Amino acid sequence: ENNITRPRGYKVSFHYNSRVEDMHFGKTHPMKPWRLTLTKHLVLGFGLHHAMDTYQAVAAGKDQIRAFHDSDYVDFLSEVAPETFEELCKIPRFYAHTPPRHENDTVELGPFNLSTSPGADCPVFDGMSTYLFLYTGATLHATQKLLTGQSDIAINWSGGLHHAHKSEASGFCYINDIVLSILDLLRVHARVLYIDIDVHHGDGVEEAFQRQPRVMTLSYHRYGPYDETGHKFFPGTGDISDIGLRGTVGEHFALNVPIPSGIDDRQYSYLFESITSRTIEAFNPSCIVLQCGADSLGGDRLGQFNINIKQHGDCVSFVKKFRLPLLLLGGGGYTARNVARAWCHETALATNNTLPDAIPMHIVPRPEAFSGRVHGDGKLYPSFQRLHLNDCKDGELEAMVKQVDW
Ligand code: VJV
Ligand code: CA
Ligand code: ZN
Repeated sequence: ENNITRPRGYKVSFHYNSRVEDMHFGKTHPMKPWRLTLTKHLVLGFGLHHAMDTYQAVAAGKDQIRAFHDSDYVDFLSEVAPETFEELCKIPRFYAHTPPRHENDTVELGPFNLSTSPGADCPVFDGMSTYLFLYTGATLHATQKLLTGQSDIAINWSGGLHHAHKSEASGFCYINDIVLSILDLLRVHARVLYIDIDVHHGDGVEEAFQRQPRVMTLSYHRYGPYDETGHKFFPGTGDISDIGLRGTVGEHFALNVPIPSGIDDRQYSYLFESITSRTIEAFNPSCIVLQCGADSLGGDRLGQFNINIKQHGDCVSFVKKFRLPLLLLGGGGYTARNVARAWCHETALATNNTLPDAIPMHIVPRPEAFSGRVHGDGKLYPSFQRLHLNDCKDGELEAMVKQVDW
């Protein structure tokens, strides 16, 4: 199996529960838990599980989630399903959390910004509670492994849901597993650095720690006018002037790097390496949480950057070089085949392995021309050719994976 070896001198753990794959946000909703199936198949197909301790995640408990989230919100999330939604909405303590209606809203919003309308960002879907509590459980278990020193790098590609607020779902995120993890890390670590390379601003995490000087949040994201209608790119926050809550001890402990569309590898690497290294030097954290949202890749269905898998992975390698306990989380990523390639590549980097360009034959049949949407200069850089799975047509990787049952 491609000479996959365990890393020398440090330990990596991988936290996952395949049951998250069964969930569907809705037919054409951009968030596809299926990308996690693809990722798992690549990780196993390359034999990377031999390089790590793999753990099957257990669902988080309600009390664990209450460490950050509002108690009523946690109750709602644990009870909600498409069949129970309407009844739950009528209960006063839940109804009280229904946001006011705006005249140009296309979807009807229920309590906590949840909705059963098909076009909603945060729909109520079958098996939703199971999904939420599992990805959170995986992040919390990964955090535990770092805290006990049993892992030096812990990975949960199903986590990283940075938009969720204390009592509100937002942008496909319901439970903020990142905030919960950092709260646990703060029991032991004096200072925790949070870095976010998802194309969207990590607003939920920033907001949770905006008064907290022991947590520094650093987000790189698309920012600015979105289209000719003047809509801002979601969530519309994360200006360079946004530095933590002014007048509190948290001021200067949030950093934002707003970026226009089409940024390429060279530009991104310059920004990322100079700002990240200076931040680590100045803040001197004792551990790092890195949200690796893969929607910053070129060709993403929602993203507007033009960076390659190689560069995305270089961010992980750069952070890893500081040799601090590291939690690697997923996040966004809407062109499933690219998400899987990136996170598999980054699993290899975490374990000090180099993958061959050719994908194990039982996973991907034949390379085809890249067919994604591209922002910026539209050039495909040679590094994008890394891993042939860069080049399969829509649905091809998926079709192959379906035939392989691990
Ligand atoms: O831009 C928005 C908010 C609106 C209101 C709600 N409508 C549905 C869309 C416009 C202003 N939301 C963003 C949310 C992005 C979340 C990113 C999450 C992460 O990657 O940072 C971390 C996991 C948005 N962009 C695109 C869509 N929503 C979108 C939502 C849909 C959809 C198509 C696009 C929801 C359902 C369906 N199609 C069927
Ligand atoms: Ca970001
Ligand atoms: Zn995103």
